[in-house]
Parts: sequence; C-alpha cells; structure tokens
Amino acid sequence: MTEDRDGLFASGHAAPGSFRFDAKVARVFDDMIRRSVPGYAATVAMSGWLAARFAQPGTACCDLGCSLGATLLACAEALREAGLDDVNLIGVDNSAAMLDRCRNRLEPELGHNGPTLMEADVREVALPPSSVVILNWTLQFLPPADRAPLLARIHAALLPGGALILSEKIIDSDPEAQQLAERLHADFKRTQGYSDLEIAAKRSAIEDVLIPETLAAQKERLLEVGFRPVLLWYRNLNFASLLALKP
Ligand code: GEK
Repeated sequence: MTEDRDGLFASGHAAPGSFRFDAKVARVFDDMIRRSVPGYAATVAMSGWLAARFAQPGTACCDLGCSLGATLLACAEALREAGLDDVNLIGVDNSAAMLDRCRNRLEPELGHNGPTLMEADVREVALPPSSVVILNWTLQFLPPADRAPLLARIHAALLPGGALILSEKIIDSDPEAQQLAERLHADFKRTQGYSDLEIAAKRSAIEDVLIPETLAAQKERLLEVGFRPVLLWYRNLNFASLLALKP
C-alpha cells in the first residue's frame, strides 16, 4: 500500500479545532506522524521491544489508538522473536478510515493470524485480561476528564506485573523551557519539509483537539490510579514516553 506525502495544510488554511482522523488524514498519516513527532520511529520500535519484555503467554497485548498499525507490527515482530506466539494482539481505533488502511497494511505482512482489529472508542471498549497495554499519542485526544477513568480501566484489565506504555505530547511546566521546546519542534518540522504556513495551520487545526499536559501531571495521575513504578524511558523535545507497571 502506498502512503501519500502529507500536504493537507499546504494551503495554510485550517479552521481552529477542525482536525479529524478522517480518510484524508488516514491516507497521509504515516508520513504526517513521522515528520511531526520527533523520535516516532524509535518510540514505536522500543514499544514493541518493551511489549515483548512484559507480555505473558496466553494474555492480551492491546494497542489503543492503533492508527495504521505501526506499533502492532513492531509488537508482532518482537513477540515472535521472543517466542511469545500465543499473545493475543489487539488493535483498537475509532476511525474506520484508519482501521481500513491498518488492515490492508497488516494482512500482507502478518497474514490472517495478525492482530484482532476493533473499531471502537477506547473509553468504551471492553479490555480483556492483558499483560501489556499501549497508548501511544492517543490519550492526548481525549477530553481531560475522560483520561483518569480510562487509565483506571486499563489498570483493572492489566494482570499483576503487566505494563502500560504511554506516549504523549507534553508541555513543560517551565514556560521558558516550553517556549524553547516549541521553537525546536517547529524547527524539526521545517527540517522535515513543512513550511511555516503549514506548521501554523496544523497548530490551529489541532487547537483544543490535542490537549497536552505536563509530565508531572501524567506521572501523578498514573500513580494515583495505582501504577507503580512510573518510569520516563524516553523524551524527545516535547514528546515523552512512560512505562507504568501494575504491581
Ligand atoms: C501510532 N498509536 O502510529 N477511541 C479510539 N481511538 C481514538 C480515540 C478514541 N476515543 N481518539 C482518537 N483515537 C499510533 C498513533 S494517533 C496520534 C496514534 C496522532 C485514535 C485516532 O483515530 C488516531 O488513529 C489515534 O487515536 C491517534 O503509533 O495522530 O498524533
């Protein structure tokens, strides 16, 4: 399947808060996320590696907000290498357009024994007993009030010794450091070929759609829900990834 280059905001126009995971975004998503999230490829690869370290035979490994299945693919490869063939890989996303493309991408790679894909809202889907749950850049799209309840349901679904991998865009609690991170992120996007107009239009489109929080708020909420310990295992500019264990 060929992925298109992201030029969705090339006109420089976007209504504030208009960003949706529709067919247009799904078509260019692979290119968009790689050129927008510094450390995307590393985070995806390490998510697979971490998943294989915490996966328990005969349990589920769920990727919530799986988009085009990049992390599912990394998990499938890492689990196979670790000889964990009986871990049930599950991908959940509420965008039909994303899941269609995800299915088309995974089937040629993994055949019909690949992950079970479910079109559902992560806030409502029933989670099976799991040893690993991955939330890579998905929590940030939920209304803040819905985040703790979802994390509590994930905690309840995880088996003792299970792991949550949580990647998010973050804001720095120090305004000066935040400004610096924003400036460097815009520089990163420019280096990836986005114009200033595109960067500004995308920023407007995701306003109030993607709501980032501080690292401290993320960690505190995970601890409150019952995860322990919570480890920051990766940070690249204003993007961070946490590993939170269910004791
Ligand atoms: C990756 N993890 O490539 N229920 C289900 N899915 C949702 C919901 C919801 N309530 N809200 C948003 N999504 C992926 C990247 S992208 C991140 C994740 C980004 C889905 C949405 O449809 C989209 O596919 C995904 O979460 C977020 O590693 O675009 O920055």
